[in-house]
Amino acid sequence: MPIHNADIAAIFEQIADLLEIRGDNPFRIRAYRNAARAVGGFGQDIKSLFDRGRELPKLPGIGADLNAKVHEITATGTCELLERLHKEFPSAVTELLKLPGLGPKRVKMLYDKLQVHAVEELQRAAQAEKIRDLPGFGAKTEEHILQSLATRSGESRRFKLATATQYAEALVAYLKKISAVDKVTVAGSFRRMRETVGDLDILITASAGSAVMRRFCSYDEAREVLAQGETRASVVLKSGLQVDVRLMPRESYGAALHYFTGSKAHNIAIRRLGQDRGLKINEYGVFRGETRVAGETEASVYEVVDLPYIPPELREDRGEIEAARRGELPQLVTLGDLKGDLHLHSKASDGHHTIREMALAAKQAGLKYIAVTEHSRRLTVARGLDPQRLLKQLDEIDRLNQTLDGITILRGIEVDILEDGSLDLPDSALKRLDLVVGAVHGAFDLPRRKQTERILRAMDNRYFKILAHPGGRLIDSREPCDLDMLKIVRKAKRRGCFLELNAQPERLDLEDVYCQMAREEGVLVSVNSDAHSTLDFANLRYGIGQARRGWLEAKDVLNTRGLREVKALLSAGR
Ligand code: DGT
Ligand code: CA
Ligand code: CA
Repeated sequence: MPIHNADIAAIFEQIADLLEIRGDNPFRIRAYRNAARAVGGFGQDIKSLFDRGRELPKLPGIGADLNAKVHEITATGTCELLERLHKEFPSAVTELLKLPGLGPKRVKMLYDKLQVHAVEELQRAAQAEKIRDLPGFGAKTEEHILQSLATRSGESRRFKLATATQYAEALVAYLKKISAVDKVTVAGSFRRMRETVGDLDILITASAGSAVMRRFCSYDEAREVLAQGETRASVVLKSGLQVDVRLMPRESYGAALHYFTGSKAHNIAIRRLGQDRGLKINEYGVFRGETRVAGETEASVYEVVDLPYIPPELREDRGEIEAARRGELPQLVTLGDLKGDLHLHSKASDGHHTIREMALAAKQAGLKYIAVTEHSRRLTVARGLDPQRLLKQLDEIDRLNQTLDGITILRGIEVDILEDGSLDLPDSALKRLDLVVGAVHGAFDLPRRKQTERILRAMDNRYFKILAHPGGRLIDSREPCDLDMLKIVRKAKRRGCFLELNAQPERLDLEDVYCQMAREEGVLVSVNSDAHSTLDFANLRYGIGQARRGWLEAKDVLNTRGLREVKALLSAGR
Protein backbone atom coordinates (compact mmCIF):
# COMPACT_ATOMS: atom_id res chain seq x y z
CA MET A 1 0.00 0.00 0.00
CA PRO A 2 1.51 3.36 -1.00
CA ILE A 3 1.83 5.73 1.93
CA HIS A 4 3.68 9.01 1.68
CA ASN A 5 5.18 11.08 4.42
CA ALA A 6 2.39 13.60 3.88
CA ASP A 7 -0.19 10.85 4.54
CA ILE A 8 1.48 9.86 7.79
CA ALA A 9 1.68 13.50 8.81
CA ALA A 10 -2.00 13.98 7.97
CA ILE A 11 -2.95 11.04 10.20
CA PHE A 12 -0.96 12.51 13.10
CA GLU A 13 -2.60 15.89 12.52
CA GLN A 14 -6.04 14.29 12.55
CA ILE A 15 -5.23 12.50 15.78
CA ALA A 16 -4.06 15.76 17.34
CA ASP A 17 -7.21 17.55 16.17
CA LEU A 18 -9.52 14.91 17.53
CA LEU A 19 -7.63 14.70 20.82
CA GLU A 20 -7.97 18.44 21.11
CA ILE A 21 -11.71 18.33 20.49
CA ARG A 22 -11.93 15.65 23.13
CA GLY A 23 -10.06 17.95 25.53
CA ASP A 24 -7.14 15.57 25.98
CA ASN A 25 -3.77 16.29 27.61
CA PRO A 26 -2.12 19.29 25.83
CA PHE A 27 1.30 17.63 25.90
CA ARG A 28 -0.03 14.58 24.17
CA ILE A 29 -1.70 16.76 21.52
CA ARG A 30 1.49 18.70 21.01
CA ALA A 31 3.47 15.50 20.64
CA TYR A 32 1.31 14.44 17.68
CA ARG A 33 1.59 17.87 16.08
CA ASN A 34 5.37 17.81 16.42
CA ALA A 35 5.46 14.32 14.99
CA ALA A 36 3.34 15.41 12.03
CA ARG A 37 5.76 18.23 11.38
CA ALA A 38 8.83 16.02 11.67
CA VAL A 39 7.44 13.33 9.38
CA GLY A 40 5.97 15.79 6.87
CA GLY A 41 9.27 17.60 6.58
CA PHE A 42 11.44 14.50 6.39
CA GLY A 43 13.39 14.51 3.14
CA GLN A 44 13.13 10.82 2.20
CA ASP A 45 10.11 8.64 1.61
CA ILE A 46 9.70 6.76 4.90
CA LYS A 47 7.71 3.87 3.46
CA SER A 48 10.41 3.05 0.92
CA LEU A 49 13.02 3.40 3.65
CA PHE A 50 11.20 0.72 5.65
CA ASP A 51 10.74 -1.40 2.53
CA ARG A 52 14.50 -1.43 2.14
CA GLY A 53 14.78 -2.70 5.69
CA ARG A 54 16.13 0.56 7.04
CA GLU A 55 15.00 2.41 10.14
CA LEU A 56 14.04 6.04 10.72
CA PRO A 57 16.92 8.21 11.86
CA LYS A 58 16.31 9.98 15.13
CA LEU A 59 13.64 12.54 14.31
CA PRO A 60 12.65 15.35 16.65
CA GLY A 61 9.63 14.39 18.73
CA ILE A 62 9.49 10.79 17.46
CA GLY A 63 10.07 8.50 20.41
CA ALA A 64 9.48 4.77 20.62
CA ASP A 65 5.70 5.00 20.74
CA LEU A 66 5.39 7.32 17.77
CA ASN A 67 7.99 5.38 15.84
CA ALA A 68 5.82 2.29 16.30
CA LYS A 69 2.84 4.26 15.00
CA VAL A 70 4.81 5.33 11.94
CA HIS A 71 5.46 1.65 11.28
CA GLU A 72 1.81 0.81 11.87
CA ILE A 73 0.68 3.47 9.41
CA THR A 74 3.11 2.51 6.67
CA ALA A 75 2.07 -1.12 7.08
CA THR A 76 -1.71 -0.74 7.39
CA GLY A 77 -2.46 2.69 5.97
CA THR A 78 -4.09 3.77 9.19
CA CYS A 79 -3.63 3.81 12.92
CA GLU A 80 -5.66 2.06 15.56
CA LEU A 81 -5.80 5.18 17.72
CA LEU A 82 -7.24 7.23 14.86
CA GLU A 83 -9.84 4.55 14.17
CA ARG A 84 -10.87 4.63 17.81
CA LEU A 85 -11.13 8.42 17.77
CA HIS A 86 -13.20 8.25 14.60
CA LYS A 87 -15.67 6.02 16.44
CA GLU A 88 -15.86 8.54 19.24
CA PHE A 89 -16.67 11.49 16.97
CA PRO A 90 -18.96 11.66 13.96
CA SER A 91 -16.88 11.72 10.78
CA ALA A 92 -18.49 15.00 9.80
CA VAL A 93 -16.46 16.67 12.53
CA THR A 94 -13.34 16.18 10.45
CA GLU A 95 -15.03 18.13 7.67
CA LEU A 96 -15.54 21.05 10.04
CA LEU A 97 -11.83 21.15 10.75
CA LYS A 98 -11.11 21.72 7.07
CA LEU A 99 -12.98 25.02 6.97
CA PRO A 100 -10.73 28.09 6.98
CA GLY A 101 -10.65 29.76 10.37
CA LEU A 102 -11.96 26.72 12.25
CA GLY A 103 -9.20 25.10 14.27
CA PRO A 104 -9.81 22.32 16.79
CA LYS A 105 -10.41 24.81 19.63
CA ARG A 106 -13.30 26.43 17.83
CA VAL A 107 -14.66 23.14 16.58
CA LYS A 108 -14.61 21.87 20.17
CA MET A 109 -16.55 24.93 21.29
CA LEU A 110 -19.13 24.46 18.52
CA TYR A 111 -19.36 20.78 19.32
CA ASP A 112 -19.73 21.21 23.08
CA LYS A 113 -21.89 24.30 23.24
CA LEU A 114 -24.05 24.16 20.13
CA GLN A 115 -23.91 20.44 19.31
CA VAL A 116 -22.67 21.31 15.84
CA HIS A 117 -21.38 18.02 14.43
CA ALA A 118 -21.52 18.63 10.69
CA VAL A 119 -21.14 21.36 8.10
CA GLU A 120 -24.91 21.61 7.54
CA GLU A 121 -25.48 22.20 11.25
CA LEU A 122 -22.78 24.82 11.21
CA GLN A 123 -24.53 26.66 8.43
CA ARG A 124 -27.86 26.55 10.27
CA ALA A 125 -26.27 27.77 13.50
CA ALA A 126 -24.56 30.63 11.67
CA GLN A 127 -27.74 31.64 9.89
CA ALA A 128 -29.60 31.61 13.19
CA GLU A 129 -26.88 33.93 14.57
CA LYS A 130 -26.11 31.53 17.39
CA ILE A 131 -22.37 31.45 16.79
CA ARG A 132 -21.65 35.10 17.48
CA ASP A 133 -22.38 34.67 21.19
CA LEU A 134 -19.85 31.90 21.76
CA PRO A 135 -16.72 33.00 23.62
CA GLY A 136 -13.99 33.91 21.13
CA PHE A 137 -16.26 34.03 18.09
CA GLY A 138 -18.24 37.24 17.49
CA ALA A 139 -20.38 38.48 14.61
CA LYS A 140 -17.44 38.89 12.29
CA THR A 141 -16.37 35.27 12.65
CA GLU A 142 -19.93 34.17 12.05
CA GLU A 143 -19.93 36.14 8.83
CA HIS A 144 -16.60 34.62 7.79
CA ILE A 145 -18.02 31.16 8.37
CA LEU A 146 -21.02 31.85 6.17
CA GLN A 147 -18.79 33.30 3.47
CA SER A 148 -16.42 30.38 3.44
CA LEU A 149 -19.34 27.94 3.32
CA ALA A 150 -20.68 29.83 0.31
CA THR A 151 -17.42 29.84 -1.64
CA ARG A 152 -16.55 26.29 -0.64
CA SER A 153 -19.31 24.68 -2.64
CA GLY A 154 -18.07 25.96 -6.01
CA GLU A 155 -14.37 25.70 -5.49
CA SER A 156 -12.26 22.64 -6.19
CA ARG A 157 -9.33 21.90 -4.00
CA ARG A 158 -5.79 23.09 -4.76
CA PHE A 159 -2.64 21.55 -3.33
CA LYS A 160 0.28 23.39 -1.80
CA LEU A 161 3.34 23.14 -4.01
CA ALA A 162 5.33 21.24 -1.37
CA THR A 163 2.56 18.65 -0.97
CA ALA A 164 2.12 18.26 -4.72
CA THR A 165 5.89 17.78 -4.99
CA GLN A 166 5.76 14.68 -2.79
CA TYR A 167 3.11 13.08 -4.98
CA ALA A 168 4.78 14.24 -8.19
CA GLU A 169 8.22 12.93 -7.32
CA ALA A 170 6.92 9.48 -6.41
CA LEU A 171 4.87 9.26 -9.59
CA VAL A 172 7.73 10.47 -11.81
CA ALA A 173 9.99 7.82 -10.28
CA TYR A 174 7.33 5.19 -10.99
CA LEU A 175 6.93 6.29 -14.61
CA LYS A 176 10.67 6.43 -15.22
CA LYS A 177 10.97 2.81 -14.15
CA ILE A 178 8.78 1.70 -17.05
CA SER A 179 11.34 0.51 -19.57
CA ALA A 180 9.61 1.95 -22.66
CA VAL A 181 9.59 5.40 -21.10
CA ASP A 182 12.22 7.94 -22.03
CA LYS A 183 11.55 11.52 -20.86
CA VAL A 184 9.19 12.47 -18.03
CA THR A 185 8.47 16.11 -17.12
CA VAL A 186 5.85 17.63 -14.88
CA ALA A 187 4.61 20.73 -16.71
CA GLY A 188 1.73 23.07 -15.80
CA SER A 189 1.58 25.30 -12.75
CA PHE A 190 3.88 22.83 -10.97
CA ARG A 191 6.72 23.68 -13.32
CA ARG A 192 5.97 27.38 -13.00
CA MET A 193 6.38 26.87 -9.23
CA ARG A 194 3.02 28.34 -8.41
CA GLU A 195 2.36 28.27 -4.67
CA THR A 196 -0.57 25.93 -5.20
CA VAL A 197 -1.37 23.60 -8.06
CA GLY A 198 -4.77 22.43 -9.28
CA ASP A 199 -3.56 19.29 -11.01
CA LEU A 200 -0.39 17.72 -12.40
CA ASP A 201 0.27 17.76 -16.14
CA ILE A 202 2.89 15.18 -17.02
CA LEU A 203 4.49 14.80 -20.43
CA ILE A 204 6.38 11.73 -21.51
CA THR A 205 8.11 10.31 -24.53
CA ALA A 206 8.19 6.55 -24.91
CA SER A 207 8.55 3.84 -27.50
CA ALA A 208 5.32 1.94 -26.82
CA GLY A 209 2.15 3.93 -26.23
CA SER A 210 -0.77 2.01 -24.85
CA ALA A 211 1.25 -0.22 -22.55
CA VAL A 212 2.63 2.88 -20.86
CA MET A 213 -0.82 4.34 -20.31
CA ARG A 214 -1.99 1.03 -18.87
CA ARG A 215 0.88 1.03 -16.42
CA PHE A 216 0.15 4.62 -15.44
CA CYS A 217 -3.50 3.85 -14.78
CA SER A 218 -2.59 0.87 -12.62
CA TYR A 219 -0.39 3.02 -10.37
CA ASP A 220 -1.42 1.71 -6.98
CA GLU A 221 -2.14 5.17 -5.69
CA ALA A 222 -4.67 5.91 -8.41
CA ARG A 223 -8.15 5.97 -6.88
CA GLU A 224 -10.07 6.53 -10.06
CA VAL A 225 -9.29 6.45 -13.78
CA LEU A 226 -11.08 9.32 -15.49
CA ALA A 227 -9.87 8.62 -19.02
CA GLN A 228 -7.51 6.17 -20.66
CA GLY A 229 -6.44 6.27 -24.30
CA GLU A 230 -3.41 5.49 -26.46
CA THR A 231 -1.62 8.75 -25.86
CA ARG A 232 -3.31 10.30 -22.86
CA ALA A 233 -4.85 9.35 -19.57
CA SER A 234 -6.16 11.03 -16.43
CA VAL A 235 -6.41 9.61 -12.96
CA VAL A 236 -7.33 10.91 -9.52
CA LEU A 237 -4.90 9.89 -6.80
CA LYS A 238 -6.10 8.80 -3.38
CA SER A 239 -5.13 12.22 -2.10
CA GLY A 240 -7.65 13.77 -4.50
CA LEU A 241 -4.94 15.19 -6.75
CA GLN A 242 -5.73 14.77 -10.45
CA VAL A 243 -2.95 13.79 -12.83
CA ASP A 244 -3.06 14.09 -16.63
CA VAL A 245 -0.38 12.22 -18.56
CA ARG A 246 0.28 12.77 -22.23
CA LEU A 247 2.54 10.81 -24.51
CA MET A 248 4.16 13.05 -27.11
CA PRO A 249 6.19 12.32 -30.22
CA ARG A 250 9.84 13.15 -29.68
CA GLU A 251 9.85 15.88 -32.33
CA SER A 252 6.94 17.61 -30.55
CA TYR A 253 8.32 17.45 -27.05
CA GLY A 254 9.49 21.07 -26.80
CA ALA A 255 6.26 22.42 -28.25
CA ALA A 256 4.21 20.24 -25.91
CA LEU A 257 6.30 21.27 -22.94
CA HIS A 258 5.75 24.88 -23.88
CA TYR A 259 2.04 24.44 -24.40
CA PHE A 260 1.35 22.46 -21.22
CA THR A 261 3.60 24.53 -19.00
CA GLY A 262 1.45 27.57 -19.67
CA SER A 263 0.35 29.79 -18.36
CA LYS A 264 -2.52 30.01 -20.76
CA ALA A 265 -2.10 33.79 -20.96
CA HIS A 266 1.58 33.42 -21.81
CA ASN A 267 0.79 30.80 -24.47
CA ILE A 268 -1.79 32.98 -26.12
CA ALA A 269 0.66 35.89 -26.31
CA ILE A 270 3.35 33.68 -27.85
CA ARG A 271 0.93 32.17 -30.32
CA ARG A 272 -0.05 35.66 -31.45
CA LEU A 273 3.61 36.51 -32.09
CA GLY A 274 3.73 33.36 -34.23
CA GLN A 275 0.65 34.42 -36.18
CA ASP A 276 2.31 37.78 -36.93
CA ARG A 277 5.07 35.79 -38.59
CA GLY A 278 2.73 33.51 -40.51
CA LEU A 279 3.37 30.58 -38.12
CA LYS A 280 1.01 28.24 -36.38
CA ILE A 281 2.10 27.24 -32.87
CA ASN A 282 0.38 24.38 -31.06
CA GLU A 283 1.30 21.48 -28.79
CA TYR A 284 2.65 19.45 -31.73
CA GLY A 285 5.08 21.99 -33.05
CA VAL A 286 5.52 25.22 -34.98
CA PHE A 287 4.24 25.07 -38.55
CA ARG A 288 4.49 27.20 -41.68
CA GLY A 289 1.65 25.79 -43.75
CA GLU A 290 2.10 22.04 -43.47
CA THR A 291 5.81 22.21 -42.78
CA ARG A 292 7.12 21.77 -39.27
CA VAL A 293 9.73 24.45 -38.63
CA ALA A 294 10.37 24.03 -34.87
CA GLY A 295 9.19 22.31 -31.70
CA GLU A 296 11.66 19.67 -30.68
CA THR A 297 12.96 21.90 -27.89
CA GLU A 298 11.26 24.68 -26.00
CA ALA A 299 14.04 27.08 -26.93
CA SER A 300 13.23 26.48 -30.60
CA VAL A 301 9.66 27.68 -30.02
CA TYR A 302 10.93 30.96 -28.58
CA GLU A 303 13.53 31.25 -31.31
CA VAL A 304 10.97 31.31 -34.13
CA VAL A 305 9.29 34.31 -32.53
CA ASP A 306 12.67 36.01 -32.06
CA LEU A 307 12.80 35.67 -28.29
CA PRO A 308 15.34 34.18 -25.92
CA TYR A 309 14.25 31.26 -23.72
CA ILE A 310 11.93 32.43 -20.94
CA PRO A 311 12.11 30.45 -17.64
CA PRO A 312 8.79 28.79 -16.63
CA GLU A 313 8.46 30.82 -13.40
CA LEU A 314 8.11 34.01 -15.45
CA ARG A 315 5.48 32.74 -17.86
CA GLU A 316 2.44 34.58 -16.56
CA ASP A 317 2.14 37.31 -19.18
CA ARG A 318 3.21 39.87 -16.64
CA GLY A 319 5.71 41.68 -18.84
CA GLU A 320 8.13 38.80 -19.46
CA ILE A 321 7.61 38.83 -23.22
CA GLU A 322 8.35 42.56 -23.48
CA ALA A 323 11.39 42.14 -21.23
CA ALA A 324 12.61 39.24 -23.35
CA ARG A 325 12.23 41.29 -26.51
CA ARG A 326 14.28 44.12 -24.99
CA GLY A 327 16.92 41.62 -23.85
CA GLU A 328 16.12 42.51 -20.23
CA LEU A 329 15.00 39.21 -18.75
CA PRO A 330 16.24 38.82 -15.17
CA GLN A 331 18.95 36.26 -14.42
CA LEU A 332 16.81 34.48 -11.86
CA VAL A 333 18.23 33.61 -8.45
CA THR A 334 18.93 29.90 -7.83
CA LEU A 335 19.03 27.82 -4.66
CA GLY A 336 22.78 27.55 -5.01
CA ASP A 337 23.09 31.34 -4.76
CA LEU A 338 21.97 31.36 -1.12
CA LYS A 339 24.82 31.76 1.32
CA GLY A 340 22.90 32.14 4.55
CA ASP A 341 19.56 31.94 6.31
CA LEU A 342 18.42 34.81 8.50
CA HIS A 343 15.39 33.39 10.29
CA LEU A 344 15.22 30.16 12.28
CA HIS A 345 14.37 28.77 15.70
CA SER A 346 15.95 26.40 18.16
CA LYS A 347 14.65 24.48 21.16
CA ALA A 348 14.91 27.66 23.20
CA SER A 349 11.59 28.80 21.70
CA ASP A 350 9.43 26.50 19.59
CA GLY A 351 12.06 24.75 17.47
CA HIS A 352 12.95 21.08 17.81
CA HIS A 353 16.75 21.14 17.74
CA THR A 354 19.62 22.81 19.54
CA ILE A 355 21.41 25.76 18.00
CA ARG A 356 24.39 23.53 17.37
CA GLU A 357 22.27 20.96 15.51
CA MET A 358 20.66 23.71 13.45
CA ALA A 359 24.05 25.19 12.57
CA LEU A 360 25.44 21.83 11.45
CA ALA A 361 22.35 21.14 9.34
CA ALA A 362 22.64 24.57 7.73
CA LYS A 363 26.25 23.87 6.89
CA GLN A 364 25.22 20.54 5.42
CA ALA A 365 22.70 22.44 3.27
CA GLY A 366 25.58 24.50 1.87
CA LEU A 367 25.07 27.66 3.90
CA LYS A 368 27.83 29.79 5.40
CA TYR A 369 25.88 31.62 8.08
CA ILE A 370 22.60 31.55 9.96
CA ALA A 371 20.84 33.90 12.31
CA VAL A 372 19.10 32.40 15.33
CA THR A 373 15.87 34.33 15.74
CA GLU A 374 13.72 32.98 18.56
CA HIS A 375 10.29 34.34 19.34
CA SER A 376 9.99 37.14 21.89
CA ARG A 377 8.20 36.92 25.24
CA ARG A 378 4.77 38.00 24.06
CA LEU A 379 4.40 34.73 22.16
CA THR A 380 4.03 32.56 25.24
CA VAL A 381 2.74 29.54 23.29
CA ALA A 382 6.10 29.44 21.54
CA ARG A 383 8.05 29.96 24.76
CA GLY A 384 9.19 33.39 23.59
CA LEU A 385 12.34 34.85 25.12
CA ASP A 386 12.47 37.70 27.63
CA PRO A 387 15.59 39.92 27.77
CA GLN A 388 17.19 37.71 30.38
CA ARG A 389 16.87 34.45 28.43
CA LEU A 390 17.91 36.27 25.26
CA LEU A 391 21.14 37.52 26.83
CA LYS A 392 21.91 34.03 28.05
CA GLN A 393 21.47 32.71 24.55
CA LEU A 394 23.94 35.28 23.21
CA ASP A 395 26.65 33.76 25.42
CA GLU A 396 25.80 30.32 24.11
CA ILE A 397 26.08 31.56 20.50
CA ASP A 398 29.44 33.19 21.21
CA ARG A 399 30.73 29.92 22.62
CA LEU A 400 29.42 27.93 19.63
CA ASN A 401 31.04 30.31 17.17
CA GLN A 402 34.37 29.59 18.79
CA THR A 403 34.02 25.85 18.26
CA LEU A 404 32.19 25.55 14.91
CA ASP A 405 33.99 25.53 11.59
CA GLY A 406 32.63 26.67 8.24
CA ILE A 407 29.43 28.19 9.62
CA THR A 408 28.84 31.42 11.53
CA ILE A 409 25.89 32.05 13.82
CA LEU A 410 24.46 35.55 13.99
CA ARG A 411 22.62 36.72 17.07
CA GLY A 412 19.05 37.61 16.23
CA ILE A 413 15.46 37.70 17.44
CA GLU A 414 12.04 37.45 15.85
CA VAL A 415 10.46 40.16 17.90
CA ASP A 416 6.70 40.58 18.01
CA ILE A 417 5.31 43.75 16.49
CA LEU A 418 2.61 44.70 18.97
CA GLU A 419 -0.72 46.09 17.92
CA ASP A 420 0.42 49.70 18.26
CA GLY A 421 3.59 49.09 16.28
CA SER A 422 5.92 49.02 19.27
CA LEU A 423 8.28 46.06 19.67
CA ASP A 424 7.98 43.36 22.32
CA LEU A 425 11.52 43.88 23.68
CA PRO A 426 13.29 47.04 24.84
CA ASP A 427 16.04 48.71 22.79
CA SER A 428 18.51 47.82 25.52
CA ALA A 429 18.09 44.15 24.54
CA LEU A 430 17.74 44.69 20.78
CA LYS A 431 20.95 46.67 20.53
CA ARG A 432 22.94 43.66 21.68
CA LEU A 433 21.95 41.74 18.54
CA ASP A 434 23.33 41.44 15.01
CA LEU A 435 19.84 41.30 13.60
CA VAL A 436 16.28 42.20 14.56
CA VAL A 437 13.57 40.44 12.58
CA GLY A 438 10.11 41.82 13.32
CA ALA A 439 6.85 39.94 12.82
CA VAL A 440 3.12 40.24 13.32
CA HIS A 441 1.62 37.30 15.23
CA GLY A 442 -1.76 38.68 16.26
CA ALA A 443 -4.41 41.30 15.43
CA PHE A 444 -4.27 40.25 11.78
CA ASP A 445 -7.56 41.88 10.89
CA LEU A 446 -6.87 45.53 11.66
CA PRO A 447 -8.20 47.88 8.97
CA ARG A 448 -5.76 48.76 6.21
CA ARG A 449 -4.67 52.14 7.51
CA LYS A 450 -4.06 50.90 11.04
CA GLN A 451 -2.30 47.73 9.95
CA THR A 452 -0.03 49.68 7.62
CA GLU A 453 0.79 52.29 10.27
CA ARG A 454 1.57 49.52 12.72
CA ILE A 455 4.28 48.14 10.43
CA LEU A 456 5.62 51.57 9.47
CA ARG A 457 5.94 52.44 13.13
CA ALA A 458 7.80 49.21 13.88
CA MET A 459 10.22 50.07 11.11
CA ASP A 460 10.95 53.36 12.82
CA ASN A 461 12.79 51.46 15.51
CA ARG A 462 16.48 51.97 14.72
CA TYR A 463 17.28 48.29 15.29
CA PHE A 464 14.50 46.88 13.08
CA LYS A 465 15.97 45.20 9.99
CA ILE A 466 13.80 42.51 8.41
CA LEU A 467 10.02 42.33 8.21
CA ALA A 468 9.20 38.61 8.51
CA HIS A 469 6.33 37.04 6.50
CA PRO A 470 5.03 40.49 5.57
CA GLY A 471 1.52 39.52 4.43
CA GLY A 472 0.78 37.26 7.38
CA ARG A 473 -1.21 34.81 5.27
CA LEU A 474 -1.35 31.03 5.61
CA ILE A 475 -2.20 29.52 2.26
CA ASP A 476 -5.04 27.25 3.36
CA SER A 477 -6.24 28.99 6.45
CA ARG A 478 -5.58 32.70 6.79
CA GLU A 479 -6.07 35.56 4.35
CA PRO A 480 -3.23 38.09 4.10
CA CYS A 481 -3.46 41.22 6.25
CA ASP A 482 -4.91 44.29 4.60
CA LEU A 483 -1.76 46.33 3.95
CA ASP A 484 -0.52 49.12 1.72
CA MET A 485 2.53 47.17 0.62
CA LEU A 486 3.92 49.96 -1.56
CA LYS A 487 4.10 52.24 1.47
CA ILE A 488 5.89 49.53 3.42
CA VAL A 489 8.35 48.81 0.63
CA ARG A 490 9.17 52.50 0.26
CA LYS A 491 9.60 52.91 3.99
CA ALA A 492 11.95 49.93 3.98
CA LYS A 493 13.94 51.63 1.26
CA ARG A 494 14.24 54.87 3.25
CA ARG A 495 15.10 53.05 6.46
CA GLY A 496 17.53 50.51 5.00
CA CYS A 497 15.26 47.60 6.02
CA PHE A 498 14.57 44.36 4.15
CA LEU A 499 11.54 42.21 3.47
CA GLU A 500 11.49 38.51 4.10
CA LEU A 501 10.30 35.87 1.69
CA ASN A 502 9.40 33.15 4.18
CA ALA A 503 9.94 29.73 2.57
CA GLN A 504 7.57 27.69 4.74
CA PRO A 505 5.27 25.88 2.29
CA GLU A 506 2.10 27.26 3.90
CA ARG A 507 3.44 30.81 3.97
CA LEU A 508 5.51 31.59 0.83
CA ASP A 509 5.15 35.16 1.93
CA LEU A 510 6.31 37.72 0.35
CA GLU A 511 3.94 37.00 -2.50
CA ASP A 512 5.41 37.07 -6.01
CA VAL A 513 3.93 40.40 -7.09
CA TYR A 514 5.38 42.08 -4.01
CA CYS A 515 8.80 40.56 -4.70
CA GLN A 516 8.62 42.29 -8.06
CA MET A 517 7.59 45.50 -6.31
CA ALA A 518 10.50 45.27 -3.87
CA ARG A 519 12.89 44.73 -6.75
CA GLU A 520 11.57 47.72 -8.66
CA GLU A 521 11.86 49.92 -5.58
CA GLY A 522 15.36 48.68 -4.80
CA VAL A 523 14.59 46.85 -1.55
CA LEU A 524 16.44 43.58 -0.95
CA VAL A 525 14.46 40.45 -0.11
CA SER A 526 15.73 37.84 2.35
CA VAL A 527 14.72 34.27 1.43
CA ASN A 528 14.54 32.54 4.82
CA SER A 529 13.53 29.06 5.91
CA ASP A 530 12.00 30.02 9.28
CA ALA A 531 13.25 26.53 10.16
CA HIS A 532 11.93 24.92 13.32
CA SER A 533 13.88 21.74 12.71
CA THR A 534 17.04 20.61 10.93
CA LEU A 535 14.86 19.23 8.13
CA ASP A 536 13.27 22.56 7.30
CA PHE A 537 16.20 23.92 5.31
CA ALA A 538 14.81 21.74 2.51
CA ASN A 539 11.97 24.26 2.19
CA LEU A 540 14.33 26.91 0.85
CA ARG A 541 13.72 25.48 -2.63
CA TYR A 542 10.09 26.60 -2.49
CA GLY A 543 11.14 30.05 -1.30
CA ILE A 544 13.50 30.28 -4.25
CA GLY A 545 10.69 29.18 -6.57
CA GLN A 546 8.55 32.04 -5.29
CA ALA A 547 11.48 34.48 -5.57
CA ARG A 548 11.93 33.45 -9.20
CA ARG A 549 8.23 34.01 -9.85
CA GLY A 550 8.84 37.46 -8.39
CA TRP A 551 11.62 38.16 -10.93
CA LEU A 552 14.37 38.27 -8.32
CA GLU A 553 18.00 37.98 -9.29
CA ALA A 554 20.78 36.98 -6.93
CA LYS A 555 21.63 40.65 -6.48
CA ASP A 556 18.07 41.36 -5.28
CA VAL A 557 18.34 38.82 -2.47
CA LEU A 558 20.02 39.84 0.77
CA ASN A 559 21.29 36.42 1.79
CA THR A 560 23.09 35.67 -1.46
CA ARG A 561 25.75 37.97 -0.07
CA GLY A 562 28.75 36.81 1.86
CA LEU A 563 28.88 37.16 5.63
CA ARG A 564 30.94 40.33 5.69
CA GLU A 565 28.68 42.18 3.29
CA VAL A 566 25.53 41.02 5.06
CA LYS A 567 26.86 42.14 8.42
CA ALA A 568 27.59 45.56 6.99
CA LEU A 569 24.08 45.82 5.57
CA LEU A 570 22.56 44.69 8.86
CA SER A 571 24.45 47.17 10.97
CA ALA A 572 24.02 50.17 8.67
CA GLY A 573 22.03 53.05 10.15
CA ARG A 574 22.02 51.90 13.77
P1 DGT B 1 -3.56 24.58 -12.34
O1 DGT B 1 -3.55 23.16 -12.76
O2 DGT B 1 -4.92 25.12 -12.13
O3 DGT B 1 -2.70 24.86 -11.16
O4 DGT B 1 -2.93 25.47 -13.52
P2 DGT B 1 -2.23 25.03 -14.87
O5 DGT B 1 -1.54 26.24 -15.41
O6 DGT B 1 -1.40 23.82 -14.67
O7 DGT B 1 -3.45 24.77 -15.83
P3 DGT B 1 -4.05 23.44 -16.48
O8 DGT B 1 -3.68 22.22 -15.71
O9 DGT B 1 -5.51 23.71 -16.69
O10 DGT B 1 -3.41 23.38 -17.92
C1 DGT B 1 -2.02 23.16 -18.09
C2 DGT B 1 -1.49 24.07 -19.14
O11 DGT B 1 -2.07 23.76 -20.40
C3 DGT B 1 -1.81 25.52 -18.93
O12 DGT B 1 -0.91 26.17 -18.07
C4 DGT B 1 -1.70 26.06 -20.32
C5 DGT B 1 -2.18 24.93 -21.16
N1 DGT B 1 -3.56 25.15 -21.55
C6 DGT B 1 -4.65 24.62 -20.98
N2 DGT B 1 -5.75 25.04 -21.63
C7 DGT B 1 -5.34 25.86 -22.60
C8 DGT B 1 -6.00 26.63 -23.61
O13 DGT B 1 -7.22 26.64 -23.74
N3 DGT B 1 -5.20 27.37 -24.44
C9 DGT B 1 -3.85 27.38 -24.31
N4 DGT B 1 -3.13 28.13 -25.14
N5 DGT B 1 -3.21 26.68 -23.39
C10 DGT B 1 -3.95 25.93 -22.53
CA1 CA C 1 -2.13 21.80 -13.89
CA1 CA D 1 -4.35 19.83 -16.30
